[in-house]
Amino acid sequence: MSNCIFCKIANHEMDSDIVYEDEKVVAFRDLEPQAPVHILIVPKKHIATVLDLAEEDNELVGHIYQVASKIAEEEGIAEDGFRVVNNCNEAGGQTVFHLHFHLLGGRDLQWPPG
Ligand code: DGP
Repeated sequence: MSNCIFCKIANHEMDSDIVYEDEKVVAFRDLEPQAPVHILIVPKKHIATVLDLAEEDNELVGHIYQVASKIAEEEGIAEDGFRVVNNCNEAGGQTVFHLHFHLLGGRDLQWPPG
């Protein structure tokens, strides 16, 4: 989608601090970090929300979790623990309508989240 900021980041049309990339996903540091490690894992394919996932995307979602674990190891937060979060629609806190998973860690995370 031409006016989607995460499509622009995925296409390298907009700057971001990319920590991982392959043919299916890109992962980059969040502009407004909520934890010492806050990375967004984003499919290159434009999918607006988790509600828009199709059965054909099952492998993609599994891959995203594999990537999240790999990055957590690399960032040194795997052993202490971390969180992978998806916000869906307005009440869920979603502000960018291109599917993304927040990888958060590096501090004690509270539960329940706000
Ligand atoms: P959400 O509220 O779940 O839709 O999360 C969107 C996140 O995206 C939010 O934590 C801030 C981050 N964000 C928004 N615009 C940009 C951007 O241009 N670059 C980067 N790196 N992060 C962004």
